[in-house]
Amino acid sequence: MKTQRSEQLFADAQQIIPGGVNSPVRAFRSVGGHPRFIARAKGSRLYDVDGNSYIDYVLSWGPMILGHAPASVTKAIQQAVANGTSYGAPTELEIQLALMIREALPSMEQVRLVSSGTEAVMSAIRVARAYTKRDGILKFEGCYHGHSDYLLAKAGSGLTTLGIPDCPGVPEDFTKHTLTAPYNNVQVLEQLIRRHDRQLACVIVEPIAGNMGVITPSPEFLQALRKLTDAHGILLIFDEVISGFRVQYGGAQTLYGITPDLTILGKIIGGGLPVGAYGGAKDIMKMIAPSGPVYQAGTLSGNPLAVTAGIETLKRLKGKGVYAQLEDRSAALADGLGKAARKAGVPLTQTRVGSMMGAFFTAGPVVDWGSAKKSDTKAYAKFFHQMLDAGIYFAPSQFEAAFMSLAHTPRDIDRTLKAAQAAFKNL
Ligand code: KE4
Repeated sequence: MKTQRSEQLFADAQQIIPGGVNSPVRAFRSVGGHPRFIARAKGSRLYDVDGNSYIDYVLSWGPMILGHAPASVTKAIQQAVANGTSYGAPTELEIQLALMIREALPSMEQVRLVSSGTEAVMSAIRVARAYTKRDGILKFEGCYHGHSDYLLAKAGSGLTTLGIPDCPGVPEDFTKHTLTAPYNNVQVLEQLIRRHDRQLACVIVEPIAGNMGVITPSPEFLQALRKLTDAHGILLIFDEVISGFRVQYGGAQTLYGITPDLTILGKIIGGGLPVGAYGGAKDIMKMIAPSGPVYQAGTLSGNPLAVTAGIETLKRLKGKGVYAQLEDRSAALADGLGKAARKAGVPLTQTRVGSMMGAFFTAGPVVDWGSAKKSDTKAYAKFFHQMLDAGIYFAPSQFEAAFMSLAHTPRDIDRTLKAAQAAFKNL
């Protein structure tokens, strides 16, 4: 594959942009090699600056569930942009998107739109702290909720130590209110909540983990989260930035029948433009300025273009058979990959909820960060590059998810599986 132009652009980019990218995972650091610079995308395909095309299972890390440049969304954005791009004043569109979100996720009685998942998480935690008048947060190892300082904390040793910063630039006392527990571990969850219940404002969790590879929750885990937080007056926050409208129209909370107090959304609800959202019960959300004292603001929040893209995307997702098609295509891909790995004698632990898929190069089982990091990341990197050279674009990190779109065809999946058979054999 010719990639000279990408290589040149990557060298140029690194002169002016830290690491040559505007988000770290795009730099291919964990798989080696250099990123492909993308010129355009359509349907299930990415096209790079050297003229190579790729069947794309990253889909911009989740948003492009309809595939790239879907006609209905593109047309709606083109019409919207002719009316101006931002007013800094309310529009009817924002009511429409908020109503669509509440219809899909009734637990979100009130919704505030922002411009990223990180911003939505920050705001939800602020209102949880104000509502409960407590400062503590409990998160889970391997879950990612954006890059706000106090969430970049890693587990202190033992149960009692509160969080310690996970990266420079985060002051010690920014993470001292952050507790970290292992995902899917009910026993440790119970211990931590019992020990710190008076301090905890909220527990934040990815109901289906998508940032340590994909890890599914045990039924007991989600039930315990709801029961324990209810019993101790702690707010339960579901971070559904990935799973919202992905695993089904109502997200993981509908799939698993667990109602959180606050929900975070992003990615899909912006249809590829910058949108995040947080929401929950009215008596919590009424605390947000200007209806209440908890300040949160944003120049481009509820931006008419981004909201238009979100509305059009959700309209398509409400269509008949959408999630059945995503399920069929995802199952075909996952089953084929599993078969190819077994045939080649490669230990592979696969995880999947609908069109959100993971695969760990380890015999498994994979239930938390401790077991996920046993995956052979070198094998993953080799697999990744063989697939990339065959025109198949998986995530350039073992600890991300693969996604299916409505634009992927059975032929795309056959091509992917043929390349995977060869790649597994070459491992
Ligand atoms: P953003 O600020 O990137 O819009 O959203 C942060 C966020 C919050 N919650 C969850 C569960 C998330 O997965 C994310 C962001 N996801 C990563 C990929 N796993 C975005 C890709 C990137 O950082 O470049």
